[in-house]
This record gives sequence, structure tokens and C-alpha cells, in this order.
Amino acid sequence: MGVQAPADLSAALERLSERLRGLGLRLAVPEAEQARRARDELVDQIDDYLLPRLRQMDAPLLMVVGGSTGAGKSTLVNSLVGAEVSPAGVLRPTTRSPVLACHPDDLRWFADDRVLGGMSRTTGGEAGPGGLQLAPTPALPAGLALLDSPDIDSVVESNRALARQLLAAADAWLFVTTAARYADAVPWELLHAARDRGTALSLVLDRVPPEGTAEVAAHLREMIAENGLEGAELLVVPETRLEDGRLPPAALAPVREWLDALAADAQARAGLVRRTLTGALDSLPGRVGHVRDVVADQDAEAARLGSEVESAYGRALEEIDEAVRSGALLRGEVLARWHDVVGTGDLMRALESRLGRLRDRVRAFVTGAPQADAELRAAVQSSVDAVVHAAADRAAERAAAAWRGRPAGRELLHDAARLDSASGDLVDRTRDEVRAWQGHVFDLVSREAAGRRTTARVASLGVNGAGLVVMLAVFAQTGGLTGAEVAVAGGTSAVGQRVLEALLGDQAVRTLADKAREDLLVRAGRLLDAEAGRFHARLDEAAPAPDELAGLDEASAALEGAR
Ligand SMILES: Nc1nc2c(ncn2[C@@H]2O[C@H](COP(=O)(O)OP(=O)(O)OP(=O)(O)O)[C@@H](O)[C@H]2O)c(=O)[nH]1
Ligand SMILES: [Mg+2]
Repeated sequence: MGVQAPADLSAALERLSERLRGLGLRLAVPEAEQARRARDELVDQIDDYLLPRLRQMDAPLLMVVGGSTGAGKSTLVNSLVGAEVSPAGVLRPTTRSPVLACHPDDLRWFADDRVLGGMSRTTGGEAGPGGLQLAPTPALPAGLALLDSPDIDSVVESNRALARQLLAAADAWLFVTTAARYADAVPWELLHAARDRGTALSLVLDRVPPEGTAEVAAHLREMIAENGLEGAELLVVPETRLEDGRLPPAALAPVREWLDALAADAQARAGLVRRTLTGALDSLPGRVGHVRDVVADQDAEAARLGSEVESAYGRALEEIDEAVRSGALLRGEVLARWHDVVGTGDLMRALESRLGRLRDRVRAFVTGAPQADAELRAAVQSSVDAVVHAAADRAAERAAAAWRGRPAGRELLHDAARLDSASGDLVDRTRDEVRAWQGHVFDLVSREAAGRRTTARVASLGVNGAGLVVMLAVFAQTGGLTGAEVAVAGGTSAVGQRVLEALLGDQAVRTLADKAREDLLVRAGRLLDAEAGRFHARLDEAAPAPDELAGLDEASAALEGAR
């Protein structure tokens, strides 16, 4: 283990960081929020700490001074440096942008973007937002830099985020708390993070009233042990009057001595760096594993939401199929227009003798009465429209209801164009599709007619007439129903299967109607696919990309290999 092959290790870390950055982590599954945060912290730690540190093992030790607002971080840094490098103040929070104090010879390590590359550097004055102020000072020994951080529990959100980022970039933490606040929750949360990442940690217990020193220090030591931080140094600074805004030497002595010892001992510093480095590397698999689990959950959730949509729209296609087969399309307007053609008389009884006349009427209808022909076609059209639209509405409702039943789906439906009914342009697209279907049926009929026994019949009806007969047959072909049911389903016997069969020949009608129905369902399926596509598009935007999980696994394995 360790740092034997930095080049491989760096490459593997870069790849892992890239993979982590590429994760969407958007779908609302349990722990998604935590995973996003864990991911951000991992990326920060790899980019801001592990990579720069591995590249330059001899860079100075970066000690980040962190803690609650008003704990006295800036005062402590100023006191150690012997100059006001970072203004302390009574207004909370005071420090908004970090100040990095180091020996002038060490400045080169921090002037470029090796660490905290995203932050612009300033010297000789306070840095603006997103900036890092560099304060060179001979008061600090070479090899050890102190960074005064904004507070960790700020009301200023950017402060909190920044503090966490700075702590992630540290070789070691100098965590400042006070006798009044050492039991606050937020600092402990961060201390746990230090523990889990193996970061070297020292605590300053500041502003301890003289009469309570032993008691408070003992209690904090207990908490340190209870929280699994046994190795952490505890430095106690008694409450005193500040002199010129700085701690008097006697009060500062414990921290000063500890820091001097570290400054004097290059090996101890290197040991600290290695400890944090190794700890951070050791912590990666577990932390990445947690994020990975959430990505896997999101994959599973996406599959579940996707299949809800599929089943809602699959059922819609079945409904359309049923409506077509049940003869439901042959009611109302279609039937009325058909009666215009064939009359409503006792057709069935006189079928044989009147067939010739009936053919003539169909033919005359489509050739001589373009208006009425168009009306019948339009009736067929709108009745198919209605069925498709109703099925699409119901499917949208079902899919949306299923999504609403799951937090991830609920979030996808939230705040966007409504999806719980058919889309606004379905009417137009259905009309186009049905028109195309009608064209297809006419093609079918003319192709079928070529060189067959049906030729004469088709000829006697005309292609348009025969086409209409086939369309009606599609709606009248109630496979499996009995004669009585056919009559009911077909609305009246006048449009029954037998009339249509008689007109075009039963075999021809059946074959053509089958083909025509198949084609109609393909088209309906296409329309429904587009409708379902609205859900899928939204899901795809939030769901993990197809290669996220594999990419993460591959990067994790490569990292393991490189160590
Ligand atoms: N009497 C006394 N006052 C202190 C001591 N340490 C800090 N102060 C005062 O407490 C206030 C806050 O100190 P800062 O050093 O600004 O605290 P900080 O942790 O840097 O706070 P932020 O920058 O807001 O995160 C200032 O008014 C300091 O003068 C101390 O040891 N004794
Ligand atoms: Mg401060």
C-alpha cells in the first residue's frame, strides 16, 4: 500500500475523479442527497488534495485552521504569526475568504494552482469572493503553511461550502473550538469526516475559563475518544485578555510549542503528510462504494419507472386493438355514413340477390359522390382518432399516477409541462397517421387485386370502394365472436362481416383486413411510442447514463490496481 507508483496512482485518481464528476445522481432515491455531497467531497479531495500532494510530496505541509465562527481562528493565526494577516472581528462571520500564511520561500508552492486551483490568488490585501489571500511571513518556518478558513457552520452558505473544500485540501486540520461550544453538532460532523478520511487532526480548545480548565479539557478528551479520534492532539488555550488583538505568549504557549516542534521536525511533518495521504487513499473505496450503491439504486429506479411507462402504454395498445376488434369503431358517424351507402334495409335477407346492386351503390358512392365518400372516410378517421386519443389519455394518466407513487417519479413530474394527458399535437399526428393508413389500405387493395380472382370484384367496386370495404371489415372482423355478437358489435347487420365478405369475397376480405389491422396497430404503436417518449425523455435526463456504473467500477478497479 502507499505511494510507490505515483504516476499510475495519479492517473487512476484522475480517472476516478472524472468518473465521479460525470455522475448525474439526479434521480430521487433514498440517500441521493448524501451521495451528491459525498461525490463532491470525493472530487474535491482527489483534485485539491490527493493529486497535488502525490505530484509533489516535498511541498510544505498545509495545515488548515477550521472551526465555528467566532471560535478565534483568525486570532489564533494572527497570534502565531505575530501579525494581523487575517482580520479578527466581532461581527459574525468575520473571515469570508481564506488567508494562507507561509514562509516567503514557500510561496512558490501556493502561488500557482497546484492546490485549490479554482481560487484566484491575492497578496497584500483581502481576497474577493472565490479568492485566496497569500500572506508570506518569516514568522512561520519553511515547510509549514497555515490556512485561516471561513467558518464551518456559517449562516453564509458559501462560507460553509468553502470551509469544507479547504478542509478537504488539508494535510492536517487544526480544529478550533471553545469551552462554550465544543459540544456543538456541526463541528463533530466534520470531525467524523476527518476521522473517516484519515486526516491528521489536532484540536485547540480556546477560551477556557481558568477555573474550569481541567474539567472541560477532560470532558472534551472523553468526547474525542468516544468519537473514534483517539490520535488527535488536544491543545488548551485559557481565556485571557487579548493584547493588541493577539493572545499573550503564555496563553498561546501550548499551540506554539506544538507547532514549533512540528516545524523543527521534517520527518514528523512528512509522517503527518503520509498519514493523511494514506488515510485519504484508504477511505476512497468505501466512500466511492457508497456513491456507487446510490447510482445502482438509481439505475434500478429508472428501470422501474421506465417499465411503468411501458406497461401503461402497452396496455393502451391493447385497448386500441380491443376497440378495433370489438366493432366499437363501427358505431356512430361511421355507421351512419355507411348506411348512406348501403341503405338500412333488410340487406342480409336479400344479400344474394342484391349483391350486384350493392356493389353498384358502393362504386357509385365513391366515384359519383365524392362528398359522401369523403365523409365516410372522415368518419373512419375521426373514430380511429378518438380511440387512439382516449387510449393515449388513459395511458398518460396511468403512467403519471404510477410515477406519482414514487418519490423519484414525483420529482420528475414536478415543475414541468404536465404529462398526465395525451400531448397537444397527438391529434394532428394521429390524423396524419390514419390518413397514411387509409392510403396504405388502398395500396393493399390495388396490389391484392392484381392478377387475382378478386380482380373482378375490386374492379366492380373500384379501388376506393374496395378500400373502404376493407377498412370497415377491419372494424367488423370480430374474431371469436358469435354471429349475434357480431351483429351487436357491428352496430347492425347491414355492416356485418358477411356483407363485406360478400362484396369482396370472404377470403380476400379476411386477408386484407388482417393486413390492414396489423398496419393500423403498427401506426398506433408508433403514436403511443412517441407519447411514452415524453416520459422516457424526462427519465433519461435524470437517470444515470448507461455507462456510469461500469465506468465507476472500472475506475475503482484501476485505482486498486495502482495502489
Ligand atoms: N478575550 C478573548 N477574545 C477572543 C479570543 N479569541 C478571539 N477573541 C475575540 O473573539 C472574536 C472572534 O474572533 P475571530 O478570531 O475573529 O474568530 P474566527 O474564528 O476567526 O471567526 P470567523 O472568522 O467568523 O469564523 C473577536 O472579537 C476576537 O477578538 C480570546 O482568546 N480571548
Ligand atoms: Mg476568522
